[in-house]
Amino acid sequence: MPENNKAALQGTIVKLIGGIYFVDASESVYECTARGVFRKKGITPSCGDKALIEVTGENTAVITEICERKNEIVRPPMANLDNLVFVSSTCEPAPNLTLLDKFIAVAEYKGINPIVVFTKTDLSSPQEYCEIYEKCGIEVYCIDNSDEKSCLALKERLVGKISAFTGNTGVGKTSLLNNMFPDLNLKTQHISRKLGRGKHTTRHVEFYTLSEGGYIADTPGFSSFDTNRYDIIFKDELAGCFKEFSQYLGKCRFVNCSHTKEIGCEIIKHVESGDIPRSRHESYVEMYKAACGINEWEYKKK
Ligand SMILES: Nc1nc2c(ncn2[C@@H]2O[C@H](COP(=O)(O)OP(=O)(O)OP(=O)(O)O)[C@@H](O)[C@H]2O)c(=O)[nH]1
Ligand SMILES: [Mg+2]
Ligand SMILES: [Zn+2]
Repeated sequence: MPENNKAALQGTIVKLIGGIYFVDASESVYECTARGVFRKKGITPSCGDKALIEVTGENTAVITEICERKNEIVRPPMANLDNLVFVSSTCEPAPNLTLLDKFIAVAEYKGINPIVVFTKTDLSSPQEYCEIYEKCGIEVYCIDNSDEKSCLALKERLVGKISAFTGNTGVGKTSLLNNMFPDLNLKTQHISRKLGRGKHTTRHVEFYTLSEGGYIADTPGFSSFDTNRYDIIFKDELAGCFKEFSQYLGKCRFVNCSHTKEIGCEIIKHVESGDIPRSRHESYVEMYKAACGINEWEYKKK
């Protein structure tokens, strides 16, 4: 291609391996380098980024610009998400609601729609969990991956959107993606006992292009030790990240109510009456206490 006639295209970064960025643009995926410019500006191109590329060969290009992000998460690095899908299994492993609530709050904080999924409903009933999140107005789906029909409603929600799947290792994230989109044919954990506990099958983030439109990211499972995985939320902003609190905020007896223990707290009143699930409030209190222990300078780092 002549030097003065380089084609410029816009695309989406879908994969990142050893300094090579794979950019999906105009029905073709280009292997791109990013030159040194981003490091100087402090930008690290991530999966989901909209990028301008300059085509240099048949399937090669150089990233010249990263467009402004709608949102971003740090670990694993992803940008411009419409949905964060939190997958838990009803058993093997049992759900960790505290961790789930932390992640949901962070999604709300960043303006990413949270979707909650409970898998392995063939092994144990998801009802008690399902009720908690439905009551809070959070989208929730209960899925048995051995039944291909049970994932159809969720599949419909994801078409045309950028969604990332996250959750503990072994909960069935990859199985669910294969169930919804069989063409992906992703590798899942074997039922074999030989697999070590906590061994991760999915090793890096990759966005898959859906033939129906949109992208889906499978991510490696996390362990419950990864606490500050996404971000820290300022304590005064925390209540606003719990959807089901919103209609009661501003009605407490004290203006600066922390909603953790105060007399005359509207949130606590509605926990007592059963309008707000107790487990959600417990997660809030735990996060609030953790946020109080964070130094000012740690926020400034953000
Ligand atoms: N009974 C039952 N087993 C399931 C279901 N979904 C997944 N599994 C099994 O659970 C195991 C783990 O599934 P994966 O899809 O590999 O889990 P993952 O979340 O992708 O795990 P990582 O990639 O390590 O994070 C596999 O043996 C699956 O066959 C389900 O709905 N019911
Ligand atoms: Mg997986
Ligand atoms: Zn209060």
